[in-house]
Formats: sequence, structure tokens, C-alpha cells
Amino acid sequence: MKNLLLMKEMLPNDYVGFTFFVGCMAMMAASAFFFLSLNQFDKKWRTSVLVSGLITFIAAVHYFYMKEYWAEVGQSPTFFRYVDWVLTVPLMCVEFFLILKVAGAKTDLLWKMISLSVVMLVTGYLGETVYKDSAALWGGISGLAYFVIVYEIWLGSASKLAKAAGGNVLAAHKILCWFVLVGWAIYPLGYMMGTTGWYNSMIPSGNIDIAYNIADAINKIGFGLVIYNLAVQSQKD
Ligand SMILES: *C/C=C(C)/C=C/C=C(C)/C=C/C1=C(C)CCCC1(C)C
Repeated sequence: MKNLLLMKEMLPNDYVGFTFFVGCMAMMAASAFFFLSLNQFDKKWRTSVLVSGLITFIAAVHYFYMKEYWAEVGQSPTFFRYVDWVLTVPLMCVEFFLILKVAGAKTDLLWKMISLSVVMLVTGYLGETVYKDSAALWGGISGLAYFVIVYEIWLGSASKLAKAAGGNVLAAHKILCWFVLVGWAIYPLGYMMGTTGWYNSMIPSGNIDIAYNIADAINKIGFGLVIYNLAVQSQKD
């Protein structure tokens, strides 16, 4: 009851709370869409679409907690945020691996991508919470891991596999590469807005949740739809 009253008072001009709320709904709707579509795919593509649904579903559950946290505590739910990322970002690496399996992707590639993403997120978490005074340093290490991921998919072995696969897989891989290069770049910008470092004079500081929430919606739902579309197209041919 207390909770409801609090939310009622906050909603009209609480833009951050609004994006948590809409984010939660959008993630739930996307999960229902992916899960309910599973039957139309044969075995080869079902796993990929299932993983798309898992990514948005895990996010929906975390958004539910994050919107509550924001309404009750009035602070950024950094812990839930990073727990969500540490589960969903490796699953996005799994998606890259699954679509490149047709061209012979090995599990080495999968583990490399997962490890890089975990390094990126753990160092980011440390900079945002435990070692705030050296946020720029931890963010820098995190950024390096991010660049290696970008390199791997754009120019490294993952890109070679995508070229070998050709056709629909290559086209989907390209779009996913753009998601990682542009969509994921919103996160380090958000990080710089919310922490102290050499970048403060160049980037406005402020609440980082709106940036993170918009980025999540684009990256998780958009990414999933690219996979879904790839599955639909490939089954037609
Ligand atoms: C669904 C969630 C996604 C796709 C989250 C992605 C998060 C990142 C790409 C975060 C990257 C960061 C840096 C590159 C440097 C600063 C610290 C982070 C963790 C915000």
C-alpha cells in the first residue's frame, strides 16, 4: 500500500521511474513474443530464438526489481543493473556463437567472448561502486575489454566465420556488429556521466539510468529481433 502511494506521487514527473516501468513492460512483451514464436522454428533455430527470449525475460525480472528499488530508495539500482548485465551480455555472446556455428565456430570463440564481457562488466562495477575514486582507471580497463570484443566481431575470427557463412548469417552478423559498436557505446557514456574522472568537463553529469534504460531496450529487444528475423529468413530458403 505504502508502495503504491509512493509511486502515485512520483509518477507524473519522474522520468527515470517512467523508463524503468516502460522498460519492464517492453521486456515482458518481447519475451512473450519470442517464447510464443518458438513452435514455428525447427530445431536448428529454436535455441537461438529461445536465447533471445531468455535475454529479455531475465531483463524483465531485473527491471521489475529496479523500478521498485527506484521508487522505494530513490537511487540508482546499480547492483541489480550489473547482475542483469552479467547474465544477459554473456548470453548475447552465445547468440554470436550460435549463428556462426554453421560456419564452424569453435567453443574457444564462445569462451573468449564470454570472458571478455565478464572482465568488461566486473571492472565497470568496481569503478562504479567499490573504487569510485579510481572510476576512470576501472572504466578504462573495462573499455579495453569492450574494444577487444568490437575487434573480434568486426575484424577478428568471428568476422571471418561470418564471411565464410555468407548469406543471411553474414547480413545478421553485420547488424549485430553495429549494435555492439553503436548501441553498446551508450553504456560507457552513461558511466562517464555518473562517475568522476578526466572526462567530466566534456560530458555532462547527471542521472545515468535513463541512458542505461534506453540502451537496454534497444540492445536487448533489437538484438533479439535480428536473431528472430534471421531464423525466419533462413527457414524460408
Ligand atoms: C543488455 C545489456 C547490455 C548490452 C550491456 C552492455 C554493457 C556495456 C557494453 C558496458 C560497458 C562499460 C564500458 C565499456 C566502460 C565503462 C563501464 C561499462 C561497464 C559501463
